[in-house]
Amino acid sequence: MQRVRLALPEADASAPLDSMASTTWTVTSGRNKYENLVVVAMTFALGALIAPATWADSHAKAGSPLMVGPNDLQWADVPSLPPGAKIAVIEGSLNEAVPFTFRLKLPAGYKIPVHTHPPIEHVTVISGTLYFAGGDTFDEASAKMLTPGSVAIMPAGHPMYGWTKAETILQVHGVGPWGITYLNLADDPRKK
Ligand SMILES: [Cu+2]
Repeated sequence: MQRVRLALPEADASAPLDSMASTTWTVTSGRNKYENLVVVAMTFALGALIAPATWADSHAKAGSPLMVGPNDLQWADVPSLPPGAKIAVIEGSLNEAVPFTFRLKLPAGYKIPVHTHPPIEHVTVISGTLYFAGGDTFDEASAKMLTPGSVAIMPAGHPMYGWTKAETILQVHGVGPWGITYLNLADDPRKK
């Protein structure tokens, strides 16, 4: 018995991720694993056809496959970042000690002041350009220009800052709990 779990998030982007409706698709047994792979692929393709909006499960149970397309992302505000940024959580609960993956969409002309995170930070640039640097003083001259496909890895607790010129999408992954601490408390939008 091959079970394929698909989730069909509700159209309302403001709905909590946990409220997404899940559907379990059951495929009859008797195939070898290659045939099963074909069935899985066809099932996902069918799912995409009948639910063109999205078929990802943003809160996959540990150990079950998760596949997310760019149109599946549900963007929300980020209270811990300066206004204008949007976050789409792909995997994990950011405040728990579990693996997480999320994307950040930063508008043009955006600036992230000097800050640190409790865990190691892996940043992959998906689109746009991130100007990014490690250090405890915001200094545009020392930033690296990270184009799509670029990766930055910042050790736990290492200060960093960055900015954009055009809209830029990043993917961040690691193991939680996630958090952000601004070196200058006045930079923290949660304190304003
Ligand atoms: Cu950071």
